[in-house]
Amino acid sequence: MRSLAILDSTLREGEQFSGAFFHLEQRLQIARLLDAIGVTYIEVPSPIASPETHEAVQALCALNLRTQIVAHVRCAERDVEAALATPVAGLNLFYGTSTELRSYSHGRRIDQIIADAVPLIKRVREAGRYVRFSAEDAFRSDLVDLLTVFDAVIEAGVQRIGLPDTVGIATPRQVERLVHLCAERYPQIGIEFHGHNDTGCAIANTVAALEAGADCLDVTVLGIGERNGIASLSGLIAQLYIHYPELIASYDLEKLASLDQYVAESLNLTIPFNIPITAPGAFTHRAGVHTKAVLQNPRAYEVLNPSDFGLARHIDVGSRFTGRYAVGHRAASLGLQLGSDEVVQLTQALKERAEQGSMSLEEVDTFIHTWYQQKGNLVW
Ligand code: HCA
Ligand code: CU
Repeated sequence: MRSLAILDSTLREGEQFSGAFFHLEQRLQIARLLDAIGVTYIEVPSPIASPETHEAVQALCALNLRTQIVAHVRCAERDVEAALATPVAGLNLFYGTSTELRSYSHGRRIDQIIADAVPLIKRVREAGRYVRFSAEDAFRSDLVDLLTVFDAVIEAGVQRIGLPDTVGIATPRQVERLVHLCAERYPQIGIEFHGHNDTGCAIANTVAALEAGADCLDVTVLGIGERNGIASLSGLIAQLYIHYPELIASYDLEKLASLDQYVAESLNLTIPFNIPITAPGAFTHRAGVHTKAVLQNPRAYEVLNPSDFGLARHIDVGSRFTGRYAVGHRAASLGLQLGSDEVVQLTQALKERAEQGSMSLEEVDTFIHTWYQQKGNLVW
């Protein structure tokens, strides 16, 4: 059976998110939760980045997780040696190959990139570690340049090549084409994809990469990262749960919500409203047409079963779009058996009240009780 590695880069790409800072215990706790969920790799920053990061990488390795810790490392000897001096399982090397990055970032030509990378790849392989080489800004790189670099690094011994959409420019079709081309050309090598979200296609592009033959997909918790981030773990899981459940059969999906919550709190944020699965309203149904159908069978408007993620469904009764089915259901769950005419009247009254603004469930319950009493019924 085909296998898929999910690489979570919350501790590396994620800390490049504006305002992000994880102290040591937070880094460790994020890693523990990722491990409990079952991701294959946790990517950490280059140990040379700072003494604290070096210490954190050591501490993360000392957790002895099932998840493999890989360091994200520039193609520079000092950086590689510093990473090899820690017990990380592997090194994720990267080098910008686009004209933009070659001109404005490191200033090296393609032949110089190869000359820098090849001996370092050999060094990592000799040290018995996993090594991946990523062509940063792959989707703005000249195809001949890109393949020239990949041919050389594969010859030198990399086990996986990375195709990052560094600036979030690619469309799903472009991702599919480039990944497919590389999968055909390098059948013996793994392919990793890393999709930024600048134009809103990060998850779509990541799934396109999978479908074209990538075997390792990068994500972060909540999708945090440079600028507006990369594909989110929850977003990718949502797609895989529906279309490729066998690829995440061993994952503990009930831990996802606590991980997203933990990272949001660490960043002093709330979970964004549009994150799949764990957003506060991800399983809340509102309009009367929807609530009626969902109360009969949740599958009508749900493709993800909240209980598989340890979460609950909510029916939002307190809006002007509410329907009598939901209102009658709520009244019944409060112990009030209403006739169908009464449900229609109550629904009408509730809709009128909700014209002043949406109501919380508590406000709805109070409204229903008050309405019931005012109709001359005994208090329950
Ligand atoms: C970076 C850029 C990177 C690298 C991804 C990779 C990108 O922050 O250094 O190594 O595959 O988006 O290109 O995150
Ligand atoms: Cu990135």
